[in-house]
Amino acid sequence: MRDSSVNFNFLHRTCTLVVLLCFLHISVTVIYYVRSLDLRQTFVQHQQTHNQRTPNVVRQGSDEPKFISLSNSTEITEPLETCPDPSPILVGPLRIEFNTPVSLEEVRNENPRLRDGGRYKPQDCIALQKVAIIIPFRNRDEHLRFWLYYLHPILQRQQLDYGVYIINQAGDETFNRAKLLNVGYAEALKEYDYECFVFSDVDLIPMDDRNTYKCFSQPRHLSVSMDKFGFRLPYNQYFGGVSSMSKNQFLKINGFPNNYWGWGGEDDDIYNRLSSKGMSISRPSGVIGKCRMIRHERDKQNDPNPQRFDRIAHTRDTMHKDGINSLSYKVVKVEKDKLFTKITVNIGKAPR
Ligand code: UDH
Ligand code: NGS
Repeated sequence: MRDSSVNFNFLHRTCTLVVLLCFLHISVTVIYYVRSLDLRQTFVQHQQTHNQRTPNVVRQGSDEPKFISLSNSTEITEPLETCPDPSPILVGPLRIEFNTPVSLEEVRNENPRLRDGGRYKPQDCIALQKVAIIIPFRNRDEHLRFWLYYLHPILQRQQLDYGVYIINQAGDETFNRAKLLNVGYAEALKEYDYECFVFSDVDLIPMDDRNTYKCFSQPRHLSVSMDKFGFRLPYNQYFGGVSSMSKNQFLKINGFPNNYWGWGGEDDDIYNRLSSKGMSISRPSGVIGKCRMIRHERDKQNDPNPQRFDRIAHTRDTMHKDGINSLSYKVVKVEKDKLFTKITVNIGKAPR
């Protein structure tokens, strides 16, 4: 009997102890939880008031410095650094094919960081260059979709501050590629302080993202190794397809000729202009400069220009009168898409 009473007392005390410990544990947990709620609320309130006061805290694509808050009253600024060159997020060789059609909607969805007009700049660093990409255009919508599909991700990996300008020739007069490129230069500069201009045919896609669409100390020829030429240059002076020039380089040669109506020769004229001003052509290696052309038939109103041979024989005499200093055109329409700025222009017609 005595034994069972001792056992009962022992059990009773143990149970009381366990209940007390549980109570203590729950109390401590509740106190910690309430305190952490308080802290979180204070933090959110601080962030909100802080953002209202300083609207330019780290924002997507902003040039402004980052603010780091040390305490309620102290802020130090950490300016964005220039992006590394070459970009560390390049992937190298790319698989390019044109069998599966792409839609603009798909390309828009895959490039959520673009701003209206086909503009982009990196968030976390200051781009090395501000680049306007100029595309001479008429009636090549399918090619444009492929170009946008492939190029936007490449240009973003290259960490450029860029904008895409489609210069669409209005009407159905003979096509004039070089004049459209001059228009692109002038129109892009009205919008932003671009320092570099990449001139690209709509049907050429680079096969390696290390072929950076930027400017160099000499004018750059980027489409050096095209599939249609068996991945080599057709001739040493070839400057067609895709090229880039700084504003300075472009102005030194008075821009491009305005009077090459129809196919051929305008790129040779540009080459003559550059070499007459003592500039040389910079190029990527044949491996990095590989690119594919979307196969197509000759366009209507772009037959070979019979005057082209005579014109390229006289570049040095004509280049100071014919170029960006004599450019005239009328903007018919400006369309801003997420993927590009399309400027439709009336550039007149070939003199009879
Ligand atoms: N372009 C247009 N629309 C036109 C003509 C030219 O958008 O009607 C632009 C486009 O960006 C094109 C660039 O101008 O990529 C150069 O024109 P092109 O592609 O006609 O020149 P390329 O030398 O081809 O590449 C010439 C025609 C080859 C026909 C071969 C037939 N087998
Ligand atoms: C040259 C043309 C260039 C042209 C290049 C490649 O003959 O304008 O062929 O043409 N020059 C003259 O006609 C004077 S391509 O094979 O890409 O059609 O860019």
